[in-house]
Amino acid sequence: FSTAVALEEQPIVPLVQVNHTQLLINGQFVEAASGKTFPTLDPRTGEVIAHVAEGDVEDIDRAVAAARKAFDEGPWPRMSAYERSRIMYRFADLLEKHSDELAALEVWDNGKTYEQAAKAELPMVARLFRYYAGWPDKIHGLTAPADGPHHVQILHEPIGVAGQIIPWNFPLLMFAWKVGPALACGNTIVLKTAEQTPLSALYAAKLFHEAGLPDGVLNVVSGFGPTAGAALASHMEVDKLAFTGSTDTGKIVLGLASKSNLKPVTLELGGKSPFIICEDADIDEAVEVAHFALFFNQGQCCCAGSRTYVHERVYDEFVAKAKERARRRVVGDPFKQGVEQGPQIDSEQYEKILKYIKHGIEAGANLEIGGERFGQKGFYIQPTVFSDVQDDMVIAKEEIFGPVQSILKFKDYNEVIKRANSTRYGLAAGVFTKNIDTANTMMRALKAGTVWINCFDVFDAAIPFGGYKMSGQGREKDNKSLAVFSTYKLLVYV
Ligand code: TXE
Repeated sequence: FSTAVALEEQPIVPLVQVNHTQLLINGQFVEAASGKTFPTLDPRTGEVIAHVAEGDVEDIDRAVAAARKAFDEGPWPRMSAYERSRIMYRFADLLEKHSDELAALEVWDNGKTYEQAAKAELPMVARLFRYYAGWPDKIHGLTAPADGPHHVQILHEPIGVAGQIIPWNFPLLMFAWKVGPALACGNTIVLKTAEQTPLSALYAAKLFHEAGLPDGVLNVVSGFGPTAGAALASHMEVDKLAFTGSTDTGKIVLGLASKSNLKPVTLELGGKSPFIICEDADIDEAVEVAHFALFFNQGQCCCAGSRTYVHERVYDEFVAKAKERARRRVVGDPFKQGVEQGPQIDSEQYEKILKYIKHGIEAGANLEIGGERFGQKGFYIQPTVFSDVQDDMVIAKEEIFGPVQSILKFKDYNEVIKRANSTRYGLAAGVFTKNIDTANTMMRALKAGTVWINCFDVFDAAIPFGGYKMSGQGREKDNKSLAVFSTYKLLVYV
């Protein structure tokens, strides 16, 4: 694999110490009730970074009790909106002050590149908290017209204790998407991090307390899904659940929520997003954006453009250039400057991706480049491109969640719309065209929560995000998130 950076014998030592490995409950770092810990690993080597307290049912109970008390007795929900806002702004300032350490922790625990964590993600995390810090004193109620002499007022109230379960692909961003709006509305929180990436949320939550967040308002429990996660989803004292993860686990948590106290659930799940390149597209630009759409974050994105449909007239040129771009992709130690791709998160995902690559080869897709592990240790995979992929192949149907681009050929626009929509998912879609009519037709016809035209992965605090079909329920970010963390009381009087 010619041009990628060779891995160093010794991985670069991150400039950060792991200070927080216990559960954060009621403003205190505490051991798990069982005393158990679990290792969190460096994806570059598979070696242990730290042992982290392993939360379970009893710890979730403790954390929920703290959140309940902080909600019922205050001060958070009853604090002035201005004061809540100020604490959130102070936290955003602290995030920026400590962004080097936070970015380093994120890279160490997750394997994403330092450049991405420090230059794109941390600024976005601070931006999200500032965005939500601006909301508390702008959450107005409504009045409703009613017949007769009645006055009807619709009062927005926080929903109560919010349970939040986040994944490992964007630990701090997911922390921000969930914690920001829930706190802006005046809720209290129990957050369960992913078992692969427990470190950055503990650090950030500690900073939140330094910013003045009262004890019990934000509790962070590290631990596994079927134990701590399930206990949170089925807890009778949790009033709302927000989940990001796989569609299969989404179904489980929805079931647990409905079997317990019918708490409302928002779900941000998997995807198999089409990226359609029309014959009139600027091919060089389309190649670059399609490459980014798939390979960003090691391919570990719920909205990854993982089905690249290319018009037959430009297909050969596109495939040749996509292959060349993948050949130039710089794989290596994610702490090293200039590296574009680090390791996958863990051995499970790594094995899963290699299995999908094998499936693709066996099904007759054309392996243009890559297809194997990269280096001798850690969970690195070569940037991989398949051409001649068919819709019924497993690699075109299931979420690979890795650096594997699948290119499919199409002839006509009605046909490609139909094919793009024939999936159980509906998270995102991309279209590259210079024709405004084609763009209009496609963006209306594609069944996806977000359609990007001549771009991909454009996110902002005020742009809502979420999926159609089995990619989820509800929307996050923007004021849509405020709606899901609020409830409404109707006051009718005469
Ligand atoms: O996801 P899980 P995994 C997809 C991606 C990936 C696959 C599996 O395709 O290859 O999912 O990854 C918690 N009750 N996505 O296994 O299991 C778990 O501890 C309650 C897409 O990591 O969904 C973690 O905190 N919680 C995705 C969170 O759910 C449970 C991001 C996500 O883990 C639980 C990640 C249970 N029974 C993976 N079981 C996206 N939408 O971005 C697990 N969890």
